[in-house]
Amino acid sequence: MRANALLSSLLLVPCLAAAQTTTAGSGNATTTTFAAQFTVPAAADEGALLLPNVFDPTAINAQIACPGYNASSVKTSSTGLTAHLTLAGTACNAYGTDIHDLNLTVEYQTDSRLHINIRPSNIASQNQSWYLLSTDYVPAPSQENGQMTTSDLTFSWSNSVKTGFGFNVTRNSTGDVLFSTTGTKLVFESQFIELVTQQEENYNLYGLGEVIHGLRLGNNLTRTIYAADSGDPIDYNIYGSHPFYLQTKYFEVGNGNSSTPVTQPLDTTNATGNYTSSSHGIYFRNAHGMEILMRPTNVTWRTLGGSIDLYFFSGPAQTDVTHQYLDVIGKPALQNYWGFGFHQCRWGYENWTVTENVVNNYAKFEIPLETIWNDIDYMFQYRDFDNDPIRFNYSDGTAFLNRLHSNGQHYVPIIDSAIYIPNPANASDAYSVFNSGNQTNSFLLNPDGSLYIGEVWPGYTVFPDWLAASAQTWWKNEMAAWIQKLPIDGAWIDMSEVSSFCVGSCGTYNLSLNPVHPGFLLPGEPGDVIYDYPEGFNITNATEAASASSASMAQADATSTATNTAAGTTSSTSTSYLRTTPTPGSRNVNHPPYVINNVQGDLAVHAVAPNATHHNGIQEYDVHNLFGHQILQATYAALAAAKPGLRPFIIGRSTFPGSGTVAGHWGGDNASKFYYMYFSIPQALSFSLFGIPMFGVDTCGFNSNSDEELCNRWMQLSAFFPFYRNHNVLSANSQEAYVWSSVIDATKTAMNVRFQLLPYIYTLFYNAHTSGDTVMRALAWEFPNDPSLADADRQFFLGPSILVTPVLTQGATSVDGVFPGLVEKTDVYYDWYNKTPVSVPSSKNTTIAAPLSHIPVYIRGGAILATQQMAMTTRDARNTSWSIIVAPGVNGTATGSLYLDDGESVQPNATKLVTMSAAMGSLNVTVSGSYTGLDLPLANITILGVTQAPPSNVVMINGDVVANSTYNATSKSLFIGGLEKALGGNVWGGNWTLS
Ligand code: MIG
Repeated sequence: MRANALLSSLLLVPCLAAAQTTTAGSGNATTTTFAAQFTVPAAADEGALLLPNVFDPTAINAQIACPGYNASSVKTSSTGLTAHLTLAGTACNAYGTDIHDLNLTVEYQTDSRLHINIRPSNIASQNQSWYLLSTDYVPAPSQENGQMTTSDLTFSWSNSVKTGFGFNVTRNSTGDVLFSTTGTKLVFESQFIELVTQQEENYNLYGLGEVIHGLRLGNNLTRTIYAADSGDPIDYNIYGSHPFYLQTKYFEVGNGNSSTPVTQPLDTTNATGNYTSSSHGIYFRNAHGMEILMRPTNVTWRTLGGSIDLYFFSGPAQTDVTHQYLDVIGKPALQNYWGFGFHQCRWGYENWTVTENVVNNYAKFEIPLETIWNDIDYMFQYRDFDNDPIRFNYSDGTAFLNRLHSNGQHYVPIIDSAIYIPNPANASDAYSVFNSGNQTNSFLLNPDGSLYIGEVWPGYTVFPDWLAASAQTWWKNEMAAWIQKLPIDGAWIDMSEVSSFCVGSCGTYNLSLNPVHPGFLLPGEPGDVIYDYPEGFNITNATEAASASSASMAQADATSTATNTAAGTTSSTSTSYLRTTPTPGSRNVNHPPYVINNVQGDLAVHAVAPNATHHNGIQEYDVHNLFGHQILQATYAALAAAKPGLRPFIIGRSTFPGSGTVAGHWGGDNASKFYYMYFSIPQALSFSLFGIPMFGVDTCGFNSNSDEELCNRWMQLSAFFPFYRNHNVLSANSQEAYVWSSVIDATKTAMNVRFQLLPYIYTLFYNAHTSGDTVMRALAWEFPNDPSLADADRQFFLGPSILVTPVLTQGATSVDGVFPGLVEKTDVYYDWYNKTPVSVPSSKNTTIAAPLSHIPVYIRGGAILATQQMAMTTRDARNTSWSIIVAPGVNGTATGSLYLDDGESVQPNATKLVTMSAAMGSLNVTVSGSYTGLDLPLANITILGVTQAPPSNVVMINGDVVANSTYNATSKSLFIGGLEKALGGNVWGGNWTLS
């Protein structure tokens, strides 16, 4: 409720917080203490009390209040049209000042991409601070070879008497209207733009992230897009901003009216399989706070500024839409091969010894570990590029990292987005990283030109101004200098929304209190103990659950007393929401008249405030959603400079369209719950659509304690996600894979599959990088003619050929799933473990046995997989011999491909592409390219789905007898072993044919 948090923080008496104390349990235990700390009052992070527009029954309905626009001066060319839009009546000034004159530009950029832009005609005279998203920050492709006459999309418009200008986008080939604002009004104001589009009943939309929600978004959801540091609440805005959706429409074949989609959900008993689908995509290129209201008959887009900048992608398949979208925002970076190894992380590895012990434990239990991570524990008082001199000193660290590297292992530390600003009254508090950034004007400012000073872990902090070129250079230099001291292998970027723990420039005038403690307890600080466990913990761990629950009741008693007291002091104040009204000629950036349903409420809560100002004058309000993207770009440039020629490995929290070109993403602060394990699948599939395939979540769960059953299931599930990392919050119970014996076995079982599939996964990434293909895929995308799969998100495909059907519920020993195309007899599947063809079930949904430690994995027929073997690291796995699995489809044929390179160079000096095809008892391998690093022996070939023993067991390669085959009548597979000496011991040395 208070606009000025600073005031109250000044009034409060500094109190003694728990000094930052660390006691390490091991050999080089040290204790760090420093002066008594000022704790920032919790109230410093409270903003105005706001009622989100979507919950406000008294809110102005702009569709009723506003006049709309009329189009005139329409000029049509072969590649598009331009027009003038004029306000069709009296300004409504609903949530900003109406812009009287607008320019409409329509471009048929390619035959599958249509661009529509609506912006103020004369920006200078409309509003001084009008901001159009610059192509310096976010690419905006222009006209290519598209033509109105050949495009698959048609733009049409009309001026109606009642609602004025409206437009339709139609798919030419079918006449299907994909987007229609006809019959609704365009609203275009200084701080509010609204576009209402009609939708058919039960439409299928996907994307519009970042959100924790099922894959299919449904028709009763408000998607707020505003980057927020918020630990994975369901249906709210969280870290990333992805104003893109995929829409899929299903049509019944031969029903006479193929442009009328069938509605969802289908009555699956009548799903005969005679359907077809078409998909299209829409990207709203805008970095402002935004809302997309999905309602039964329409979808409304609202944004707090900028322009209407819409890209339509005609598909017509999901793969086409994704290719077309990634042509605009950029295709994913090719990841390091080692990035696909297993990563262990946690908040709370408190010194090098503790960290190295984790590495040693993985070795002791013979569980592969590729990379060990450190959280903010390693920093000296939470300062970037500054290790704690005792607990994480550089010389011990360098020695440790050298040991890791010689084992083929890697090290990735966290890097936070905020920069500590030292206490000017204390010379020993100096921090050179701040000084160099300050001297180069690299930090965000207040409107008056002073430094914007917020607060994060280290205390009061400043924030890089990524719009300033100097900030990029400063970041690059600081990172390079730090890497000189510690040879890290990648970067984990956190807090990049960008998070700040107080409202506004709360550190201004308060720097003499630095370093201050946040206004809340860190997990595990005295008074904060984690008693929460996964669902069903009381069943699987009755004794432990009983003691945890009595402890947590004691804690609840203590807190409820405190809460009651607090409530007593506030109960006399009645709720009064802050409502602002538009002021002509100026914007209220901190409290816009239109209130989005931000998870944090006030836009300035737990984030740098919208009025923070960049050196080029741009306000944070206009570019807030870009911070997380730009720190990833800056980090990419920094790592590329510090480690020339090597692919930067970066995992970031806040993302924007295009972030996949430089980084991967983890799902943020989930919790150790089965339902969060489920949500990891739709979140991953959404990031497939967003062009960020390097995705994974905190395996075994971040917040709260995990347990054996959940961790068992989750270590197995994440083994099939591209980014595979176990991560845990400070002070929760340990959850490394070796903590529980069944988890050790389950992890090894799943890792064994993952390691065999690494060459396949790597090839998928090559295809993502070169063509924009997805890696994790929804069932609906692989089977676009099956409407019953429209919302399937409890199973997924890894590439086209691996189907994963995990257990996602507590206590289950089986899982229900579908084998798409199996009943319909268009597809066949083979069990990964016993290589046996899956028998055709009587109904589509089947129940699959899945006892603890077993994750059902299937090979979809039609594939040839080249595999290697599990080792303790990917480096060692790359030295194992090859195997080939041939999994024929219904027609008896199979194909596969393999991309090989050194796994780490941005521009490898040699690569190799292998294509494989099998039919009628022969296997053809074609090799091109000169990379030789994986030229190793072929160990064996397994051919699946062989219904009867072949007449002869003699196996020939290029006409020479090389081995005998063994037929397994139970699994219906043919095994050809002992091939190590064949092909001169080099399977990829040249073309060959096996018969
Ligand atoms: O506010 O660095 O999402 O992975 O462990 C918490 C501590 C800050 C949030 C990240 C989480 C990380 C934690 N960070």
